[in-house]
Amino acid sequence: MLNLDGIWEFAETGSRGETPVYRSFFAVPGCFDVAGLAYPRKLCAWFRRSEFLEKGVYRMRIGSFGLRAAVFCDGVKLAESALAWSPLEAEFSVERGMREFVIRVDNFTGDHPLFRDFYDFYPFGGIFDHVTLESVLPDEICSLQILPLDHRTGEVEIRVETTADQLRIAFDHGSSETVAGQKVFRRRVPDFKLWSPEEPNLHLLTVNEKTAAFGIRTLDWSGPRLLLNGKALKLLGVNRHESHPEFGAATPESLIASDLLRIRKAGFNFIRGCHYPQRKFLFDLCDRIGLMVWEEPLAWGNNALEGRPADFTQGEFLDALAEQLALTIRNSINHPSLIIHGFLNECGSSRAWARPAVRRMAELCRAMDPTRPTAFASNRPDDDLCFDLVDLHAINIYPGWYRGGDVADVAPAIRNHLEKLSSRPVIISEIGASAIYGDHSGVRWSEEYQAALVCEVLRTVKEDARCSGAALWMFADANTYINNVDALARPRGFNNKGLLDEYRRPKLAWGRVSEILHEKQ
Ligand code: ADA
Repeated sequence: MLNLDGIWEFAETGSRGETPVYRSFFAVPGCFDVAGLAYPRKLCAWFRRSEFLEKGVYRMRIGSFGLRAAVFCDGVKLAESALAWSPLEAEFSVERGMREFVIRVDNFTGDHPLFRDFYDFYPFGGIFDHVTLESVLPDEICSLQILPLDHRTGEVEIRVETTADQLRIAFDHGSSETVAGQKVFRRRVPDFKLWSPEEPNLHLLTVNEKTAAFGIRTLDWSGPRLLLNGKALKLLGVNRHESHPEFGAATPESLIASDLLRIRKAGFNFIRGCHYPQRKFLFDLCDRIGLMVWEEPLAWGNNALEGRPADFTQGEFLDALAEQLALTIRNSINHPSLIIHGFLNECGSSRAWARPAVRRMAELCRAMDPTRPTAFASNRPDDDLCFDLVDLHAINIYPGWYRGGDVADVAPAIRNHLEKLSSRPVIISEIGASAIYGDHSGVRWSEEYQAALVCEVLRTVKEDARCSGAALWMFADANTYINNVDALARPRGFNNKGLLDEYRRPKLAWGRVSEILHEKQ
């Protein structure tokens, strides 16, 4: 496999139709509109590079991008995708010789099927993850999925996509077995060790030329508490955006690693990857350090009414969402750290028109992966009409922040929701307060107020047996929209509810929260 990260020639144009003139260079992966360069410009960027290839069939893969990307070889378009934050793959055949590759990426929102201007996070433009080129092998394993079914016996379901007739399979580089005529089958993993946040053991399965890591653990959401390997789980986590002022969404792996390790060290066991698919590197590390993950496709506050684009009554939005949800599940399914399939953050779920969309996404998840629960984060828990369609009751609530109130309102608000909703596992998918780094006034927007509020949340959630967990909003401050209307709510053009600021400098809350997380129950 060739890694095509590094120096590419670079050009920018105001629209996709213009001819690029390459006058500069760019480091891939990278965002073209980060601080100090072009933030917050909307533009079309062109990346060009030539490679010598032998005659053959190849696959180019862009791990993650925003917001729309197309790949060209010698002037011919090979593939295009608007499924931002998901991988884009292009397969093609070439003759021997120098081949010119161009990747076109833009962050225009006007005609994007999934991103809307009012989303509360900034749509960075660029190539966010590695670009690779590999040969497509005849009869290769196109997909290898391993789903743990039973934590007592170590039984897994194996699903293979290939045109090969015979499969040679082996667990953990042990003795191999030949399987003929079957593409979906079950096996018991020999000498297995369970995966859990405390002991994140992994196993390997090799099928022909492909090896994949997986973990053995089960989830059960049939009662009022979410269970992992048969035991009640308490998720204590943060929401995390892939965002940094210097790197945009093309965060270096060293930064992702230090974020995740820091989250784990503070005592959290869970992150919600908001509000788009997560990179493979993140999952690989979460698998290794026992950090559980909620993943969801790109969406934010979509609805059919309320003066915004009619996302739920036009086919385009829901079709693109379903396509990205399916791709996301396919890409992440082997990761034991992935424990919840989320979708449609804060859609208008108290309205009847939301039901068909929620049902469609929930059914898609279950058809592809019945081993994990489904959820959407509701900001309308009092009159939600869609909770019966999913497996968890996930709620975004902001007691003591939006609509007045104080820290004293936090515990009663949480208990009130638990009282009404705990027929199924309840997760508080967002809760928190803004704090401007360095404000020590002690009132709203100060580090003291935020610290007091999130500590109250964690104490309440830890103590209340009815609660399956909470993800604080949020890990670090992140760039969001900039406009005059919302300037009072989003000073500096940031969502300031981070426990760290955007450069990862801890606010008061970080240390306090860590103390609570490390207290013995
Ligand atoms: C919502 C939303 C988040 C963020 C948050 C906030 O719950 O899901 O993305 O916008 O509110 O900060 O108000």
